[in-house]
Amino acid sequence: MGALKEPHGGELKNLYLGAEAAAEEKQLSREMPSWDLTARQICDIELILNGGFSPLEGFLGQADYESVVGGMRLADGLLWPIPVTLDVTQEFADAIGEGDTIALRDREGVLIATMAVSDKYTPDKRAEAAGVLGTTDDLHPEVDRLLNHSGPVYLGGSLRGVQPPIHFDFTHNRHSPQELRDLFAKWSWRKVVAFQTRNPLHRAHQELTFRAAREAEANLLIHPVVGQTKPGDIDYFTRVRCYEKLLSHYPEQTSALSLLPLAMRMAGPREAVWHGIIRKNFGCTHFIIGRDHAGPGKDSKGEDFYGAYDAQTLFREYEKEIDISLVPFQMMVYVQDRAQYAPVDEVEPGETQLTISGTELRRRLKFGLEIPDWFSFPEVIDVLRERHPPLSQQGFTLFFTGLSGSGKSTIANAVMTKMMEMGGRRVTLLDGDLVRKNLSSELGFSKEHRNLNIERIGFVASEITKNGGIAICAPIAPYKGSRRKVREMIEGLGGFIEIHVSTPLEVCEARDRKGLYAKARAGVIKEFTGISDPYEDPENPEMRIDTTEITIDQAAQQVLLKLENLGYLS
Ligand code: PPS
Repeated sequence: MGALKEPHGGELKNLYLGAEAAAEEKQLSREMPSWDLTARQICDIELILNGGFSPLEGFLGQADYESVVGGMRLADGLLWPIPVTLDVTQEFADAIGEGDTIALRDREGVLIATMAVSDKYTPDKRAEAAGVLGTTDDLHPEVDRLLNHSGPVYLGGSLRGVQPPIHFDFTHNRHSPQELRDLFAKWSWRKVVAFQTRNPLHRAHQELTFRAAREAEANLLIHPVVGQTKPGDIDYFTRVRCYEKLLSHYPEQTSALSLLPLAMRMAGPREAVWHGIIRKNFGCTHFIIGRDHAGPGKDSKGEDFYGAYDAQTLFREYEKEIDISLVPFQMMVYVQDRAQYAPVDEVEPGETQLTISGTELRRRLKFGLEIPDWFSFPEVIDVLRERHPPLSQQGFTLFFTGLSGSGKSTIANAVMTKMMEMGGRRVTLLDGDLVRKNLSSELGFSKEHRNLNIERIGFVASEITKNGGIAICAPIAPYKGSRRKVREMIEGLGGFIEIHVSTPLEVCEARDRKGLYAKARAGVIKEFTGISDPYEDPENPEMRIDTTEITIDQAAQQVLLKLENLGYLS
């Protein structure tokens, strides 16, 4: 007995060539234009090639794309809610014609597949965001990616797989759809309920999955996403270590863990339908959808992007067509009076229900506070504590931003010196001028170059922060978008404290220490921030300092007090 469920569209795709044909394709690829796949595209291509995205045989062409965006279906009518597209730069697209074959490589240049380009098209990304995500608010991480970071042209066409993307981690827990199907068959699992997650799991999840498996009379597959999830999520290495600990509390013969290299879109209801289709391709018969499935959080008005149970409602509409059974769940809460977990709608009036939200958990980890046994297993908490030591032992980035002459470099220097005096921490200064000299010497001051400069600073600061150090950055960083990107790069790895040195332009210009403002006014220096190029004020910095009326020493003291107050200095 093989498949438990027919794959979506009837046939499980496997787009890998045999060894001989793959070797030949590798030879041929030397003559082909080559595209380096982004991290997101690597995730997508892995699931196209191994059949996780059956019936797709490549990245979507224009007709499929438009049909998916507008009506959740491929051009032939088959249900498919999320566009899977290959976005490229204008420059690359200009050099490619429909009918060409291109080589798709990973970041190390390893050939993953070739693609016969059947379509080259310029998408209307706002329409895509509105159609697929129901919003164009770029606080939604996928809207942000789509509108601000993805390439302007999409290439579509069928793929010939040469080799799967390489993974060195958790290889024993990674399976293709066929491998998982074969395992289910080997274990005689006839019904399998899948649980999707991008978070660490605690007792509430264990109880929920137990109940789901009991209700469906099915075996249980914990199927967490280890591709791309919401920016700021706990890294998957930590999560998988937590899952492994948790799994030891599950009956051995009835449950399994497999890692899914999916790039999530945080598309809420549409994403839930997609997740169901993918799980069916992996051989599952049932799929759990709880509260706020694949939800991206709050929009710029402070409201949830999607209703808490919208995903269940949409899934219900397509459940028959997807042909995987929905196992809906309300939020699980701990009922103190019964010393038991229960769905929130089953709590009796007068009973005391307890929960610890994700935010509260992070707070307790941050300050080394108690996390009760009813909430999680001690060994799971140990893994999280190892990853999230109390703030005073964590790395962090101090990100000063402000106009030239605002005082940011001088304060940054003073703060660094004071920290060196205190001792015990490793501090690196990434001052604007210093970076321009050592990291970005070829860059100018166009928007594109400034963004690149800030991204480089962000990258270095994120590495320092990840490894427990302190990075003090002091670039102008005039644009909101790139500051946000840096925050996202760092926040999941340690602290990020943005300090707007808000000394007004008149004061900076009057100081004109380097004589640059005079030159900018005279038009000798072009694109000068504050004069002929914009500075977008930070909306929610952790701190603002105006150096008009205070000394540098006083400003540095304020920064240290803030750090102490936030818990970063012990
Ligand atoms: S950015 O926008 O963040 O990439 O700028 P940054 O790398 O911090 O700038 C470093 C210094 O470059 C000098 N400089 C200019 N600044 C702004 N606009 C233009 N066109 C420009 N040309 C040169 C300026 O002295 C910056 O240093 P600070 O320390 O801010 O005065």
